[in-house]
Amino acid sequence: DITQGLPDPSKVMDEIMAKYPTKIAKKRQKSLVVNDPAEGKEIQANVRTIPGIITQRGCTYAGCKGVVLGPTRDIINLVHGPIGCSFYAWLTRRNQTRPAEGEDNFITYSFSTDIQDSNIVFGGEAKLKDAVREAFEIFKPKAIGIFSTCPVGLIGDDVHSVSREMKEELGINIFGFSCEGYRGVSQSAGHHIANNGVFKNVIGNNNRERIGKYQINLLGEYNIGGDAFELERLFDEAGITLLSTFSGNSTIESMEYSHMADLNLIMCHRSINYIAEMMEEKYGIPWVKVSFIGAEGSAKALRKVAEYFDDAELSAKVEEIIEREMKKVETVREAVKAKTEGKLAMMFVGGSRAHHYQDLFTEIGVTTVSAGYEFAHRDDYEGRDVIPSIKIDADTRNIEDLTVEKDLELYREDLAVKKEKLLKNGYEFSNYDGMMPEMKKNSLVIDDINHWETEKLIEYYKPDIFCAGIKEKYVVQKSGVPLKQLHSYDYGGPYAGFEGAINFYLEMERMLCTRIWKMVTTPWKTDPEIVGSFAIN
Ligand code: CFM
Ligand code: HCA
Repeated sequence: DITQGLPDPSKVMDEIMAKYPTKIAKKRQKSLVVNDPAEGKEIQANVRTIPGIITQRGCTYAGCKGVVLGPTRDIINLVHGPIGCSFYAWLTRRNQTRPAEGEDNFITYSFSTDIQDSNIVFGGEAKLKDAVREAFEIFKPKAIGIFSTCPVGLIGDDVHSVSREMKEELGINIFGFSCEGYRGVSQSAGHHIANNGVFKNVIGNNNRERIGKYQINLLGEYNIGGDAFELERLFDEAGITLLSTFSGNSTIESMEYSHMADLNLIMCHRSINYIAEMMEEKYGIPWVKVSFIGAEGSAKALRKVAEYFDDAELSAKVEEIIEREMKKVETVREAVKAKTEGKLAMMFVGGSRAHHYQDLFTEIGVTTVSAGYEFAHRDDYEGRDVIPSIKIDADTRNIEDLTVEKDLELYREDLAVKKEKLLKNGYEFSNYDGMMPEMKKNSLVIDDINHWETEKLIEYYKPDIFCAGIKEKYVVQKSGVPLKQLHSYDYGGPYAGFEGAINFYLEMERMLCTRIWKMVTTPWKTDPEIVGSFAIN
């Protein structure tokens, strides 16, 4: 219970609601919950943001192009739309990549058809075809992905037929995504569209000879600030072959043979659970939910993999790594915890980090008093056992159309037998508890938080740190509270794995133990007419 010495969360909620018109308050209050892990409360999530409210959310195009496909370095991601959609997604996510000498890397480029008014009136398909030909001519890529933006959907350009035609003409893999920004209520719909497209057009296109005894994929790790590099280091040392990461530091080729894996690990369940489910259904590959955010979680995740493969040598190696890494972690952790213990944090991000990062804070004695996602679904909040996982649309997955090769079929049977045996021994595959069961009683859980609610939380709780994104950063800091970006990590990272935990502890020591933020005078306290003049103009 975290009410001691803190404001009554129901009072905070009441004050927030008091400002809304009755109809809005009625809708909105279902998205704010005073947590009680024993009772297992329900929360409203994945619903449309009320018009007029300033949300943190992004769009379907952002979830598809930016999030899922963006980090793969050798697919040309061509945006069919006005230049702004490309420009605002150009390298801002800090997904890193390490091409080998001479390998393609298109991440630094921004590809767009730059549609104009005349294309809106007369159609943009001809321009799109020219752009595909031009990109092919200049870069000779292995694959091109085409992404629809809002205006393209409104005028009815068909990116799928253009893709088919261009694939035929140029002889490379070309596929389209109907990921118009308005298609869903948030980025989440974009993840789903991207998952379906990658599964249908990429996964299974190539085979590769087995390398090493154990082959895995890492799903939902996008190499923000170099996170995936840190995890690659650990798998490498343990002797586990990482076939593909979806999609941090990845290539299209690695995704094509990813169906040869023995196991899928899922980091961000929200953005990639569809691929995991489809790979299990078609190729029989089981998946396990893990989190490499936090040193404890990292150790647990490594043990989980070793346990799955049931090999004493692998387990011994994993234990050796954990012991060595934990020694380094503990020294820094204890020094930092002595200074950070008892501080309060809040975090409002995406669809998985608002949960995962609480572990890192707990490790240094910082309590999360309020947290929420931008676009998660109820299972991310309440746990998979409470809410069944989302159903995959049968029309887009095309499982029946794809013939599984004979040897792979045998291989799949093996995995099914293995899974059954492990289940009998109590191995947890979908050990996904959700955020709320793991948060303290009386913490405030808020879905799709908005600006007004953010201001009120800061006023009441006076947190020592607020974690969110670039749109929130400066207004929160002007209130005298430091803001750590949990999306881009500001200029820092990696924060995953053991080295990542050390980086994060040190960053928190730096941010939590300075008195500078208490010296900030909120500009609108002394100069309220700034607010007034903008409202009038
Ligand atoms: Fe998954 Fe992500 Fe996240 Fe996400 Fe995102 Fe991101 Fe995020 Mo920004 S895939 S849900 S759509 S962990 S881009 S790397 S930081 S909101 S919490
Ligand atoms: C996105 C990407 C984003 C935005 C981050 C932010 C990211 O949703 O389009 O608002 O600071 O991580 O880059 O989530």
